[in-house]
Amino acid sequence: MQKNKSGRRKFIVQTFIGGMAAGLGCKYGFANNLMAAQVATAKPAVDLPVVLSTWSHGIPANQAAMDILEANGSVLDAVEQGVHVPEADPLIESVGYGGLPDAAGEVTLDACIMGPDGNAGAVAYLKSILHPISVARKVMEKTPHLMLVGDGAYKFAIDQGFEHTNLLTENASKKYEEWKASGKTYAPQANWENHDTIGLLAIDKNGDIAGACTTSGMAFKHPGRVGDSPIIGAGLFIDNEIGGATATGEGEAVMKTLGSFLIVELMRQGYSPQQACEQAVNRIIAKVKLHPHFQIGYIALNKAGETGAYSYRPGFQYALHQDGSNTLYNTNSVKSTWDEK
Ligand code: SD4
Repeated sequence: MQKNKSGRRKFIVQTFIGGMAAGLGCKYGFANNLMAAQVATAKPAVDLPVVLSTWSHGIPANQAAMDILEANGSVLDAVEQGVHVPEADPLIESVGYGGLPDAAGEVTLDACIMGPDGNAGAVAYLKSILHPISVARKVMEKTPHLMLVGDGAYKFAIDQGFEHTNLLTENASKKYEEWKASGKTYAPQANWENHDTIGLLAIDKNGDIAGACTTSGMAFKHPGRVGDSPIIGAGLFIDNEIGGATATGEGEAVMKTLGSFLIVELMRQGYSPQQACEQAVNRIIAKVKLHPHFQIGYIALNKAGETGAYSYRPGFQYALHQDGSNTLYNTNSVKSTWDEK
């Protein structure tokens, strides 16, 4: 991919006594001794923009977001358009069209979006609309509310010009029938087939940050169940002064610890994105009763464009678009094997 460095800034993180970290913008090259002295104690500088998202479906989502940022589009457009890719992909069984249904056989979607101005919008338990993230954005921009759910969200979407769409694909319907025939009751099972919720964070070349999170939730969940993904502070949180974070995995544990808000607050205290993600997973271990298949994954981005990711079990992957490369990484995790108790 072609990189245009001309208008781009490098951000340097300085560490202050007391644990505060702050981003400092400067042009390429260092003009004076003061800059040179700062470089000697700084962490490596990061080129902006940066896009970071969950799972392997993050790769095409990152690309769509980066294309917008490279064309000087808004960071909010970038995160929205980025997650449109998995939302529309019928092969992804955990987001939007093609998502596996709830225990009643209905595909119900949760999504939220948050921008650099601190504004946010969300939808939950939304049926029959292809791009819940765009409905969430309309809630943010066209109503005085933050979240609409269920029938109200659907009616709002139709009023805003969104089309009614059947989201249940043949594949999802078949898997649902198999699940029903198996006689199994619902059991949380995140981290399967490497495509769960997409959470996407982006920072543009000016250092402005936005995020989007969208999902069909846990497969075969109880009808009416809403997870963390549309909950600001749980599935996603952005503070443009500090950074952003988003979650994937078992939403109940994320909600009980307000994981994304926690990560941003830890970064405010001077933790790196990596340390903050680790602390948020540790908070769950300390505070939430875990079941044998529990999985959680967080990703985070700070004002300097530095990133972090961490999960409870191995298997969680994240996609990072930075410095002209869009790469899938395995996260470090608390457990070293999936079966480790
Ligand atoms: C939820 N956090 O609905 C979502 C599901 C998910 O990996 O991310 N699965 O709880």
